Amino acid sequence: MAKQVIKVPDLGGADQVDVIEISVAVGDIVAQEDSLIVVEGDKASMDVPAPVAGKILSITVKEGDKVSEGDEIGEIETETAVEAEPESSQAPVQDSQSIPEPAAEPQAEAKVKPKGGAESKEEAIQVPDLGGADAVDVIEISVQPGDTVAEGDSLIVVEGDKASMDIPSPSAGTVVSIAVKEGDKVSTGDALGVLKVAAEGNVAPAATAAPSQESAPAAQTEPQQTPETVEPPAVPQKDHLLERDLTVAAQVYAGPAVRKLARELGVTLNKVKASGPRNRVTKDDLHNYIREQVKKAESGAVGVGGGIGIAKMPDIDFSQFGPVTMEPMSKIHKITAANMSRNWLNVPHVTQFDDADITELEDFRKSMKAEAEKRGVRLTPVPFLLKAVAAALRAEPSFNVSLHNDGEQIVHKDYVHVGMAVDTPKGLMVPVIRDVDKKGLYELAAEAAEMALKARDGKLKPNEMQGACFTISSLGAIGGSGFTPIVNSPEVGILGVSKLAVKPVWNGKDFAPRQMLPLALSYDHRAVNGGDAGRFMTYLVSVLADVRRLLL
Ligand code: CAO
Repeated sequence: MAKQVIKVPDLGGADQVDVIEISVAVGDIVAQEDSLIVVEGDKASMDVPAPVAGKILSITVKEGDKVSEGDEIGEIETETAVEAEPESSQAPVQDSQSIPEPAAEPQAEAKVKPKGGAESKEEAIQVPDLGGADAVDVIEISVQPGDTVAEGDSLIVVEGDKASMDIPSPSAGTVVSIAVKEGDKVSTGDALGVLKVAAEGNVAPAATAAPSQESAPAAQTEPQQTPETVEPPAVPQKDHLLERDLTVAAQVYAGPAVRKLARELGVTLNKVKASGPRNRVTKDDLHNYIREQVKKAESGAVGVGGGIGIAKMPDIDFSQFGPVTMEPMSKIHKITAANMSRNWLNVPHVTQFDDADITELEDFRKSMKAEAEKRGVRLTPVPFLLKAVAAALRAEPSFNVSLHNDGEQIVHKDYVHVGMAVDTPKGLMVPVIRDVDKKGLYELAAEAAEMALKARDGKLKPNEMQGACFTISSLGAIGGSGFTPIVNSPEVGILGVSKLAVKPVWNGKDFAPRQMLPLALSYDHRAVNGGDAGRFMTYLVSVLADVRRLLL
């Protein structure tokens, strides 16, 4: 066993690049050259690979940090004593056929071809050094003749087996011609077109002048290769940008310019429909996505959250009013708060109220309590509510739906899973009881108790909190005569149950004392209408009033 410090490799002069992804966790076993972190400069990103195979002992940077060459990013423990790798082998792996950027220095083959008078001259646009990669695909032509471009603007995007690279404009000027089209294959030195640039001033002398290099990571002279890696660049310059087209988080293909634009616009790339070769997201795709979102937001289409222009709450120093203490919110509390805001703002709520006469249900429940206890279960009103809700969802299938997130379809469900809100010391949890319509009261009582216990012990698994059609939130044991629950979207509705109260009810001849259970049904008025909700509630109340109806 030997420990080895992991350092940021040579970034080719780039300094203070951003850590945009931590790809491993402490304890992970990695192979040599596995990506450990991803760093990104202005126009390029690259993997920092494991210098050796081993176990990650520590990662000392986090996303958002800035790092430079030589900075320590963590420690790795190797199986056997490993000699420190030579500097060059710690070079960033050319992830997935990375293609180096053109060199900053004028290259021999980069030709300036002055043409015309003193006012302007024409420059050849050439494929820069591809680091040994040959015959890469032209996958995007970003400009057309007549376009005015700034130095460094992307003119063409080329792609090797798994990586892509923008070919930047060597100078500011006007595109005279583009000699290739999408689908063509090009190699280092091939002519791509002609650019007209001003003869005076700071015109870059080479057609392959590099784009802004200050923050772009660069390859070592002899970068390592993964099996998918193309030959390393044979050129001696250090200023090779490594382009990496796999975007962070998801396996999304997109060029650096597209990724940068996506970040600037705050777009998550894996939400964008890709139209490029090999499912590659192009700039046009990004623009189309933004256009679509704006259109939806402007038309008020459903399914689109956020952007409703609500003013931020003011920051208030409560200590000016009296003594206070600050308590960090639990993770569950924070998630609940975010979900509540999201649901409250996205779902147009309507809440319908009714009282269910559960006098007979209560008589029956109490008569069954002893038997239930013998079977090891507590027969509270909750299993009856679960059973009655399931029956109502089956009886009124128009209510057992969800609005699809595209805002254009209704999802009809042929299953009946019901969530049950549980008050826990760490916050509100909603375990889901599946196939409630197929289960008996004792089974439901046992499962509800088990789920509530698991929720309170923090032992619920994610899949035990998913897939509900509807939720029951019972505050009956606590108190209150009514409340308006918030729909747990994408579920269609939620039943708020308050404390049973004995009330005088007119039976046609006189007022009789009846045990009335206050119910509040909140529903998503985008998915269902008042009629659906009214029928659902009426059926529910009738079943609770006479549980024999559950047998029908
Ligand atoms: N009216 C009067 N009494 C009620 C009642 C009601 N609506 N509902 C339950 N009770 C009684 C029960 O019958 C039980 O008494 P008995 O043992 O004498 O029968 C007693 O109250 C305690 O019940 P319980 O809370 O232990 O069990 P439950 O099955 O009624 O509820 C659960 C289980 C998990 C729903 C509940 O414990 C809970 O966590 N409720 C809170 C849910 C919540 O926080 N909702 C708000 C969400 S929005 O913030």
